[in-house]
Amino acid sequence: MLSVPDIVRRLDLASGTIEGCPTTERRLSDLRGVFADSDAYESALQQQDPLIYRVSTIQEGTGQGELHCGLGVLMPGRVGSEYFMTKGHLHSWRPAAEFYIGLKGRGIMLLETDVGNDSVWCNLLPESLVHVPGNTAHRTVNIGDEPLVYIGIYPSDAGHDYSTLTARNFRLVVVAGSHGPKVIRRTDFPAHRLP
Ligand code: S6P
Ligand code: ZN
Repeated sequence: MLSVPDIVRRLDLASGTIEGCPTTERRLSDLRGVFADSDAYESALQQQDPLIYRVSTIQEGTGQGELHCGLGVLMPGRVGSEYFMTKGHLHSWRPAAEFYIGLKGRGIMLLETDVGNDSVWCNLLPESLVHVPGNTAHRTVNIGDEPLVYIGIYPSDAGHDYSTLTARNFRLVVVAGSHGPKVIRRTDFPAHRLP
């Protein structure tokens, strides 16, 4: 049966929630191992355990051809010189692609092949759409002063694999430089200094 209340959902862009949908929150304590600067991470966590991001999901549909989606709100802030970011993941079903749609704020997406041998970054901005191909790890970074709000739409059978990236992390790191955000290789991070 087609039912309009099931078809149309209200998005609350301020809180990052979709009406009537489950929400997952990630705090700083959930992101151990994500930031390159582990000293800055531990000392930030001793001060407080702030909310870093919230994702509200529509994931009721199952079966071939169905879609799921997540409304993400990533807070502004830094751990040392690194901007707040999501954990990042691969899709468990590796061929599953995803579209990200920027709604508010200024972000960067880090994309990396599933075997970690190629990495790129791109902007995630309002009125822009990013195609994350299959077999590609993805992470979102807030480089602005306000919450970064975006939607991701992906196949219902994509699934989420966090453990592969927990083990190796992304090769690229986004840091605050003296002339604004810059993307560096993780292997270059120890040489980086706060502006
Ligand atoms: C899901 C999609 C997003 C992320 C969200 C949080 O496939 O890519 O909704 O779940 O950006 O990131 P993460 O890495 O914690 O799932
Ligand atoms: Zn995804």
